[in-house]
Amino acid sequence: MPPPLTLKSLRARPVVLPLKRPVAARIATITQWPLILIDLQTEEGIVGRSYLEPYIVKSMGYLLPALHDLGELLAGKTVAPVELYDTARKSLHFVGYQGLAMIAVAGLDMAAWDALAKGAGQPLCRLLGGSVGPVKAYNSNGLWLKAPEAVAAEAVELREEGGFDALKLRLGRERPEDDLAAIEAVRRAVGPETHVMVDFNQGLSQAEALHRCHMIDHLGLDWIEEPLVYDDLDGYAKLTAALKTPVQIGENFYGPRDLHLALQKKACDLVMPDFMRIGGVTGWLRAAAIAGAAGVPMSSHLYPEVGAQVLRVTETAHWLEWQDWADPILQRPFEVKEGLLHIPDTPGVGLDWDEEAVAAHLIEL
Ligand code: SMN
Ligand code: MG
Repeated sequence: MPPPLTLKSLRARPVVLPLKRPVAARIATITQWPLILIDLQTEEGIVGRSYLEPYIVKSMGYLLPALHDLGELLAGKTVAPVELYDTARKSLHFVGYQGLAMIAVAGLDMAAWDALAKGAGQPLCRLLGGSVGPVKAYNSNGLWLKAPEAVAAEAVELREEGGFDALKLRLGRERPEDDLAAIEAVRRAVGPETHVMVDFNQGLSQAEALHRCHMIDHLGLDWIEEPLVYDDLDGYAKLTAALKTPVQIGENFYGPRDLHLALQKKACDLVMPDFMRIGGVTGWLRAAAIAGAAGVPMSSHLYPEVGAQVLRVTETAHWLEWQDWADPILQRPFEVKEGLLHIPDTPGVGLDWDEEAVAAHLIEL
């Protein structure tokens, strides 16, 4: 039996990558993708790795000190991720344990699980009681708010990138008719067999959402995601009751209790937690138990590598969101074939940095 690992230190580095297809959503445009690369060093020499994708380059300037503080706080402790998660959350409790505090804890947590799985010599999914295997994914690499013809051409490209049969299209153009035209153009381009999800990125008021969601409710979409601002759960409950198409939310749940609250309020039909907000692997596992008990399908948001590992042990596993935005700094990007993400049969989560690429994209904050 390998002895327990001891946390020695935590290194967090800010990197900025160019986006091949810039994010043009209703509420924001993003051309550069920030990543915080975390290396959790152990006394035994095993390094646990994770990354955070906090959307806004400047936000890395607030998160890095929090991560380094957590590293100092936890140095000398056993790498028992559930205990580290609880200790780290408690240490920030008085400033509020959601928001940036939760994001920092999630980064630490994912690196701790990676170290634990490496120490056990197992891929994370196997350590958690599952097996290595394929995970059903949709391609979320593009389809932002562009003209219908441009979106349709990109849909064909994205489908062919990995043999996908599912794509996510962003909505929230100024004129509702233009969203409708974009959906119809994509349908014509990829055919009726392709799953199409749509995402409003929180861009609508309740009144707009009623109108615009009803307008697309008959189109056989797999889901309508985040039409409203994320914390308007009463608004979501009204919409969910009114629509035939499943309502999807969850990338803005800060911790498992937010998922619990959303389900209690019947605010959605589907959930899709994001790893930096739900609380890393520990937060995901706790959230998955709640979604499982409620019988609500659960998809992942961003972080496809760790997402694939935990979806293998998620009771109501639904779709993995595939995004290749971290690929340029990874030594071995995960493989996608026929719309399935393949988990490498290597210890841990399967993240190793391509240090040359990292050096080329490191920034000063
Ligand atoms: C999203 C992802 C990444 C950046 C902005 C928005 C989106 C999604 O909400 O669900 O993919
Ligand atoms: Mg979304």
